[in-house]
Amino acid sequence: MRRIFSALVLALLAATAVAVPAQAHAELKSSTPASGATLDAPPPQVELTFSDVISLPDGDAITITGPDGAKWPLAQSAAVDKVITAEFDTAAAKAGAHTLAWKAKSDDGDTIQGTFTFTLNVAAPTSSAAAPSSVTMSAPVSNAPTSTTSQDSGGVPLWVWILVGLVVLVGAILLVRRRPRS
Ligand SMILES: [Cu+2]
Repeated sequence: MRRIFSALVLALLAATAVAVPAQAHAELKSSTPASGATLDAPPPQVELTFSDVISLPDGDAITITGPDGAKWPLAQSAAVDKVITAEFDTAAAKAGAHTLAWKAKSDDGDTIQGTFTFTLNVAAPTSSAAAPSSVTMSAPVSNAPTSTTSQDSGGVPLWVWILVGLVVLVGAILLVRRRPRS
């Protein structure tokens, strides 16, 4: 009987050991502009904050596509610690829904990526002051949640904690059973 318990404990420990290291890579925690935000002015800088240290990926770290399908010119992408920033030319801003696609290299070597949308209420001011009372048509806001393509979810799943609890319980049972014989 004790042998069965021991085997069970070993099996549970092995399952736990496999599950825990899977939480290693970084996730997007917050951003400027925020996912789903509606802005009255184009932000001069994009900032993405991750849960862990990241670095710039191969290719573009940040791509912003405007309502007309055109890409905003971005410059000076930089990755410092957990934050990626990029400057962009606010003169190119157009009113409407924008999609921001991001990509980063996680500290564990995985490339993580995702997209979110934000809406700009105003176009960049043009040099001619021709339209002082322009009506801003705000495009429908799509509040698509930040999607992250990665092999695993970030946190420790509930079943790991259940397993840990079971291991402790079985261990306690084994101890109690052993005691009267000694
Ligand atoms: Cu990873």
